Amino acid sequence: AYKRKWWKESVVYQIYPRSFMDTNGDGIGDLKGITSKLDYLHDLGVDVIWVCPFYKSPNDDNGYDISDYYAISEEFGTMEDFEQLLAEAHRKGIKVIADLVLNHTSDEHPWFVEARESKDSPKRDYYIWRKAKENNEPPSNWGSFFGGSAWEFDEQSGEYYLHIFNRKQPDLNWENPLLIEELHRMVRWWLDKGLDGFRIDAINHIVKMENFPDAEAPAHEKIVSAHHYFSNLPKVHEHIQNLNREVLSHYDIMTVGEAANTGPEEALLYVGEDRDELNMVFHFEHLGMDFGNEGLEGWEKTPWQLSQLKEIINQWQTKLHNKGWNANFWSNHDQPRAISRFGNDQEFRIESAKLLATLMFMLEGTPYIYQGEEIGMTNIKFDSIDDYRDSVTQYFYRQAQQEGWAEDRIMRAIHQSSRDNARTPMQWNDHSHGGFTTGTPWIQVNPNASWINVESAENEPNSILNYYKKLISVRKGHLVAVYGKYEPILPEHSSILAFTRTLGNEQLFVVMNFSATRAHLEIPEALADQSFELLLSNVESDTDKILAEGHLQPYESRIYSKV
Ligand code: TEU
Ligand code: CA
Repeated sequence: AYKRKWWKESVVYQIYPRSFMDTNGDGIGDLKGITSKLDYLHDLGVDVIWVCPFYKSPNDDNGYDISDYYAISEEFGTMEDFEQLLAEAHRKGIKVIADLVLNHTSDEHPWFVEARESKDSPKRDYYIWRKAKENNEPPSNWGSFFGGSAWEFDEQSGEYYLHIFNRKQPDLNWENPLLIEELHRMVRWWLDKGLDGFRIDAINHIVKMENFPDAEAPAHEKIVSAHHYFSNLPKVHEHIQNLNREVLSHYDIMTVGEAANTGPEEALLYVGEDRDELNMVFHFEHLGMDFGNEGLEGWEKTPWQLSQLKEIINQWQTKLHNKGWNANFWSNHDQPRAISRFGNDQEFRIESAKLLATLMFMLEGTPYIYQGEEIGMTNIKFDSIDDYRDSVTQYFYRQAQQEGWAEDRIMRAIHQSSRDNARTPMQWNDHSHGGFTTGTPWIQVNPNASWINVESAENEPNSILNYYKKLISVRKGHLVAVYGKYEPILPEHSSILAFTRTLGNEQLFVVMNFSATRAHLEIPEALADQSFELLLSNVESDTDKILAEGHLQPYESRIYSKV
């Protein structure tokens, strides 16, 4: 039994507004720029766009530090521009979801400005304040996600405030009912404007362990990774259920929570159909495959294994089936580009981009495209730290320097892991700055825009972009691609990832060669007594239309349908 929902059948496209399209030549993407590209998105087959934060912000973390939840960032336009975007999108049948940042605000938000004025300020308790330990050290040894202590000393009041991201992002205190009411009011206000839902930032971190105990660590380590002291604590669920009951459930919307450090069992607590919390969560288990170390060394990627990817997919597909819903993605604005990381961005750029897309679209769950993925955009390699804009990257650079890392080691790590890999401007055509702006872009465009761009992809029948369109129409034409039960095939194969999806009499067989060499494909026993017809392949080949023993080309993927 499966329940049909529009958000299960949708294809979502993530937009990082700063880097999408600039319409007034100031070098910064804007809301009008998004509106101007709605036809492009509609053609691609996108049903929902998720727009990263466009609220008023001092931009220490590109909009994830909000100073007014009710205002549009001046750089991005006006409230009118927003309303126009929403109306035009709806006219074209595209839904719009916004980023909702509930874990923290900017330190320039009036609440925080007021809170830090004095210990008796009525807003004081909207944030999390603690005295120093007796030896004058921060209240606990917790490290922030972005490096350094999670506590910042406030001179004026002589206390520390908590920030699990950077120090211009003080954490909100979800123990305070007045704060919760204010947040609910704000969420309702946006939904009443007609938004179709939210991607909810860092939602699994909103509750912190009571009394802020030190994480266990050797005494000489003053600051340690302490994620489990503020991830997935039981009270998070009370707050989400409350938000759902009071606000979300009154609208026909979709919600996707960001939930790092979360496995499938924990995820079911957020997305279980009987839980009344969220529709889906983004987990990061597959993005942890090339993450070998804690701390600064974590910036140096380690090789990933196909066997591990298979295991992660098996777990999530199986455990959520008929109980919850998956959100499938390869990349976002915080991650390196997917083909540079899990594919091959050189010789097999086109094939591997199509292969990664095939997997994402053929799994159970809602697929999310990150802007530029559909044309195979790659990582960027700036020579100098000065060309990077991301504050987290700059912080890493300074820390690594202090630790004595050689310059080329630091830059190699940045080339692999910087969030700016995903933030260079969208490549629209081969004009200057990839057609993104007529001015000077806030961050340089990847020089490969001269040949990797939307315009040339549109004109090339076998482009990645055109393959995305075909893939999306396969998904839309086959309910089994959305709701079918997943079963792994050839589980031990070292380079082939394969599975079936089954719904009633309908069955798909998806097979992918994740390597740069040919792979031999035997017909798996489980499929031997049926015949399968080719629906879509990502390479030009003279493959039979009927599934038969043979070879897969490097990075070849095929989708078959049972006949
Ligand atoms: O990201 C949250 C975040 O950085 C972690 O949960 C991260 O996903 C984890 O360490 C896995 O690597 C969100 C936004 O996406 C990001 O852009 C913001 O900087 C951050 O929140 C703070 O708002
Ligand atoms: Ca602009």
